[in-house]
Amino acid sequence: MANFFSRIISNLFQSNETADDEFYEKLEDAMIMSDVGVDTTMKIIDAVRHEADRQGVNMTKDVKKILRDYLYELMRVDDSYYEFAHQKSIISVIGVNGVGKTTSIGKLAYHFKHSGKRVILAAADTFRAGAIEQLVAWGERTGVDVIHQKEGSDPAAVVFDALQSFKAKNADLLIIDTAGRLHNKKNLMQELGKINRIIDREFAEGYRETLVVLDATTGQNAMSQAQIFKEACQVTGIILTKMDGTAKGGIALAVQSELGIPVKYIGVGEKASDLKPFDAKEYVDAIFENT
Ligand SMILES: Nc1nc2c(ncn2[C@@H]2O[C@H](COP(=O)(O)OP(=O)(O)OP(=O)(O)O)[C@@H](O)[C@H]2O)c(=O)[nH]1
Ligand SMILES: [Mg+2]
Repeated sequence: MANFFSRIISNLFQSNETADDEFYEKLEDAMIMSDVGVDTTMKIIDAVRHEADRQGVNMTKDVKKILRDYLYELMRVDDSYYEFAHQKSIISVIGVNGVGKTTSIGKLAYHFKHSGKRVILAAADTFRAGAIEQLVAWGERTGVDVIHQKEGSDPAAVVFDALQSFKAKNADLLIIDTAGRLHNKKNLMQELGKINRIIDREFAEGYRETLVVLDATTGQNAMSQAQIFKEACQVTGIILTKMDGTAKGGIALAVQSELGIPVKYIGVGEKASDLKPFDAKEYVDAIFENT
């Protein structure tokens, strides 16, 4: 998963030497090249150097342990992150074009259906040609109902219909697919605001989850998208897709550290089963696997 990152990390920690300025510079470069981002990299390096000083150690072997512990702590998964899976929840899935929203929804439907939940999908991306059919196909593949209207209809009206069905069928999870075209913040807030008002009105007692989908191969672009969505609505988690491809993986550290939004799932392929809950320990261990 964190291939690129782990490769340079393993070079750096190859032998046990004195951790001098040059070593820290190399560590800094390695993290920035791995999409950790400048701010997060600086924060991590400062914290690690400070802790090494405090412990009175300065060998790279010691630094490795301090760094690893710091990353475990930074990425620690809270049990409450998956509370929505145990409640009657309305899950909105948002993100820009092509990041993998619809595919991730299909995977979530598959996952929750298999764990015995009653799932309904709402095709509220009524804008892109073919978007409704794509979600309907996922519904058929996973045996989950998809509530949809025709292309061009009001997304909020689709959500309204889906909520009626959700209540009538006493379902557990409603997952809403949304359009990725919303490139300006005002537009985005309006559209999501309208959907949220419908949910408030029709099913205020529902547990709310808002997942932003980010394509891990887009590095710092993904960071700025997350930032915009965070300003526009109450984001509760991230789905990081395409972690099977050329993604450098460091973006997970950046979103967690800079935006305080937990990565809850990672996408590792295009199949229904290619979605995994984010495992912080596995993620950090993968970075250090060859050291
Ligand atoms: N390799 C890989 N491909 C993925 C993953 N997730 C999604 N994809 C692919 O990315 C492409 C876009 O996925 P969609 O689910 O259509 O993305 P979207 O965000 O719904 O796109 P729009 O509806 O156009 O905004 C598809 O070809 C998916 O198969 C993943 O985790 N790994
Ligand atoms: Mg889509």
